[in-house]
Amino acid sequence: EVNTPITPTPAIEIQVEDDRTGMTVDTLKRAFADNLYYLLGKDESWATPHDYYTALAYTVRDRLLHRWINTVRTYMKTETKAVFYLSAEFLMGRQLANNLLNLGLYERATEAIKESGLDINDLRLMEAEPGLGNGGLGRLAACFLDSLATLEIPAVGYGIRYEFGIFDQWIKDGAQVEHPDKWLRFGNPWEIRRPELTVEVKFGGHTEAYSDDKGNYRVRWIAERKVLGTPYDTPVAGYNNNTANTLRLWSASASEDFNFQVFDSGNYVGSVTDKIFSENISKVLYPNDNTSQGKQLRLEQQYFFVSCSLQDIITIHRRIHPNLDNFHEKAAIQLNDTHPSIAVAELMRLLIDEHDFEWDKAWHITKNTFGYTNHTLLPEALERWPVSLFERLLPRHLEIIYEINRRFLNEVRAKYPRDDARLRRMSLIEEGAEKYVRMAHLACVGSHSINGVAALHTDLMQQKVLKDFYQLWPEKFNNKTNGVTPRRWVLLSNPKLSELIAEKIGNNWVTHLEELRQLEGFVDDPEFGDRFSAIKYQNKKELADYISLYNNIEVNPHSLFDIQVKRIHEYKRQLLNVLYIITLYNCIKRNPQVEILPRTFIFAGKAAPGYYIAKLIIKLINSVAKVVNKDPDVRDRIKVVFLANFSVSLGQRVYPSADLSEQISTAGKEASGTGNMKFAMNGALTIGTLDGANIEIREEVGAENFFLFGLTAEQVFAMKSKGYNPWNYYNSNSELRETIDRIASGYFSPENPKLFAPIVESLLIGDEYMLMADYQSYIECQEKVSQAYRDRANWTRMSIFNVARMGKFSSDRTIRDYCQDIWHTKPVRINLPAYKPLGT
Ligand code: B1N
Repeated sequence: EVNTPITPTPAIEIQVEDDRTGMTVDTLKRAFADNLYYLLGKDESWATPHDYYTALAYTVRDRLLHRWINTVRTYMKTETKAVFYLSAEFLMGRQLANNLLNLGLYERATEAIKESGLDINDLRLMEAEPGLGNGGLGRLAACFLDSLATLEIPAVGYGIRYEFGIFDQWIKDGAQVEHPDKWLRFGNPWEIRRPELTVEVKFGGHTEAYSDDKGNYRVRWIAERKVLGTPYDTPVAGYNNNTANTLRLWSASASEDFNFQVFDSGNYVGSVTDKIFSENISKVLYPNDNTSQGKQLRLEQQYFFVSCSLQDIITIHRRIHPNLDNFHEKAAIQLNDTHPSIAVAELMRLLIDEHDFEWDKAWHITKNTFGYTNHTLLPEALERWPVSLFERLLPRHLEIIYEINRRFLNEVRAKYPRDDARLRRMSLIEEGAEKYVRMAHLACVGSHSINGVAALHTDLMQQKVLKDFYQLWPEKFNNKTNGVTPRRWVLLSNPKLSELIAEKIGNNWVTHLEELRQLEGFVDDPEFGDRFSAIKYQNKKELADYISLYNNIEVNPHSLFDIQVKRIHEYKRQLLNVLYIITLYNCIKRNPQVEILPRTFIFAGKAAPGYYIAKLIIKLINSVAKVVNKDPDVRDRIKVVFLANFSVSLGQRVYPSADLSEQISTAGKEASGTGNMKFAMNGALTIGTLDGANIEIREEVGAENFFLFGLTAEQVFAMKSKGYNPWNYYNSNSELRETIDRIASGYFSPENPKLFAPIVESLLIGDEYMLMADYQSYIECQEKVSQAYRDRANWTRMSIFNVARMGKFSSDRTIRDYCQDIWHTKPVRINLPAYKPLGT
């Protein structure tokens, strides 16, 4: 006898449409409960806070999926051009709150979670941050994705799904200790694995010439090993629209059939080793910012994600178009620095070897497809790979690069006859004892657009690092000053300020940041000023609580919050900031009764694990903090705090709480900076050099609302070429001498008086970044800051002007400019029909 299942009466009708896509508080609450129950297999009797977070994340993801599916379907039907942003880094930050905000669901979700007896803020903290980037370059890519989706531009971000992102920084005895970032430990509800879209990537081996059936000369690449790339997709929601674009990150694994060959030969251990080699490719993010380590695995990572992405873009193109003849008319591929620049050779290879194109036609398509963004002029960051390594890893690409170079040098020779020095300088190959492939040259030659990331940087790029290319092709060069998304960096991180702004000028500024100008109408409204400064105080109090909790240091929220958060690098000159702190301390020690403005100096930032001096600077900051914070003469007027593990999430707490933003790099060294923008948008005043985007920020907010000091880039170059001697400053400036002597004496490291000798040496011998030359100007400027802060009403006025005039630095503006000048792409509006389940 068969057991017939009982039909429940009355039949339970689940409104799938409501449950999965509905946006009311009741539907959200029900979906949250169902996800906890059916996806996580838990109820409130044993659910953890992380389970609740995951259940809410899935609830949000369902709403996103509906938009995502409609977006993809719409793009597949339309024939408009799309942007493909290739980047080795995407520093996305936490997804939950940002997605809620962009979907317009934040308030309702908060209510639904509250009615479920929970607090959404506790849930938000459970999300592991995807830290798949080092700093500015990776975060810029994330801001760009937000703006692309908000502007309704068809776009895909392509990168690597690192199993370990940027390391966790712990501070032990004042020093940085690195820990692996196990961000995937509890799963990632935002991504969807797409195994059916897996592609194959070849490495090593050799090439063979053959003639095809038409008798044409052809080359085939016989690889030594093959790796599989599987995409993981994350939706990227636009703000207040129906667009959800895709971030597609590739994960590497061993190719099965390739391993079988090894199995057949009985080499079991060898096959397992090979599998591990393959999986290593997407294992870990290289933790260097602004330096190239030149490791083979890094080149493997670059080629891996480039090859996966180009194969994927070609597949997408071929779903709509009969052939690749019009590829460059439908795809704009942007190279985020040279990290993906092997794409130039790879697209040529795919077109010629796999799609039967002739060289000239393939080259036309390639050049018109790529744009290259340069992000740094620092020589140690310019990527060059030994030709010998290329030959071993990518033999076919090396042949193609040689051919690109042969034709390119002919062009140079035609324009500049008998100029061998120029040919040597411009060649894609650097000659010498060891030969190298110059990746920036490959990117320049293979692109129709070359851009810098701030006006000064683009200028210097054209006059120095890429001068010869600028002379040859001035029309290729352009500037695109960076920007940041006001959704994450104001609306999400500074809700109180956002509410005040909305009360005065409405909400349009969130997508049209220039509209903040209307706030200028309130600078002389005392009620507005009071509320504005009360919000800053509230934000400072929240940061003070965080500092008390994590650093066990009590700071005074009425003191001036002077903040420098960014990667630790000598050119960013955290050390100059420390010299000022020690100068103030010396001043107090000389005369404990001296009147000084109470200040809290806050630092955060990671040092590359192999960057010895940067790590020693962290140790110095913490050592100075230890002395200054407890010295009774200081009487709590100065506090020094180093916050561990700087991240996007920590940035969201820090930027809104700053009175003063430290942007003090040696002029000419910081390509743009983007932290400078996040601070100013949240009302911090900047103390800064004429470097990167500082120059343009000062232009916008007004010189009277910006604390300027230091040498200009031109003065820096002039001084260096004349022969710069830091000793002159040491000998002639007693305050500076005392400050350096204080460090050199071992005062901050009594257990090891010589500990900071390398730092002292870096200042007195060479002083590559000219801290000695800028010291006096910086100290005097800081004194002006202190004076200005004493007039609190005027400070608030200046602060309001900063917020009101930051419209230019929205990444929406930046992306509009890229679309207009480089990509030639237009928005595609996404309509959102009600969800119609299959079979209904
Ligand atoms: O890119 C940011 C700029 O705002 C910063 O000024 C600039 O320093 C930063 C190799 C880099 N340039 N180069 C890098 C990162 C990782 C790596 O492995 C270089 N980062 C920048 C956005 O334009």
